Amino acid sequence: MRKHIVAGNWKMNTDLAETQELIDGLKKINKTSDAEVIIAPPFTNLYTAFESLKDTDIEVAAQNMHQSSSGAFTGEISASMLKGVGIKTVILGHSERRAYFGEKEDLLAEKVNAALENSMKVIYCFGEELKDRNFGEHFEVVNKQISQALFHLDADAWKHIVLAYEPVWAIGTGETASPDQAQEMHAFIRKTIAEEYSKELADSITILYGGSVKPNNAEEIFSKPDVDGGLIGGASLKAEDFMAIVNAF
Ligand code: G2H
Repeated sequence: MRKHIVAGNWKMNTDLAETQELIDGLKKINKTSDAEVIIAPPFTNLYTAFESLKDTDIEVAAQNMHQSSSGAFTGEISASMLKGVGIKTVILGHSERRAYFGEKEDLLAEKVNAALENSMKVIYCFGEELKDRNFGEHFEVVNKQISQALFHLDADAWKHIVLAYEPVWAIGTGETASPDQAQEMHAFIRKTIAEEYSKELADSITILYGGSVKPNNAEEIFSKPDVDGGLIGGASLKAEDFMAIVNAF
């Protein structure tokens, strides 16, 4: 059976005090599902989050990292720096990184390599824009986003990869892909991986859906056979909402 994961991407929200408050809130709510829980606060709060959660089964992830191990890259953070504060998972390729910071597949492939070289787990995000879907090019776009950033990996490396399909038109807009649209794309992703590697590998990959997942729609989205969890933005900033989504499994 595939691992279920619900990950909260806090984006550029929460200062240190708010991080502590949100974590205290999460710790008070019982987890009743089998989903693995991950939160991704901003860089400045990772150490505090890690320390506060180290005796729990909530994992802490970074939202991004640089592809180099060190050097003259002002303002950047490397994999080894993250590991130094206990962080073993990183989100890469989020659509906001792609849109506002120009991240493309060739760079993302380098970041993925750097994370894997440091024994980190990667949550690799991708998803089409509205214009791609309107032109009927969404499968092609997603295929390119996955193949160009990940298909250089050997089969073994995929043990450390989690995929997150996030259609850009559904992010922070209140618009969600319908559960059937999510299922259709997740099944396509699995087929694409099966063709490149094997059905066995494709069937083992956890594929998250992201984009306006809320407590009132999580259960239906998670009920789809190829949807193994969610990457949650806005709704991860309230402990009750986030845990309601976690417990929707
Ligand atoms: C997509 C998602 C989390 P939201 O960016 O990555 O955000 O749930 O706010 O649409």
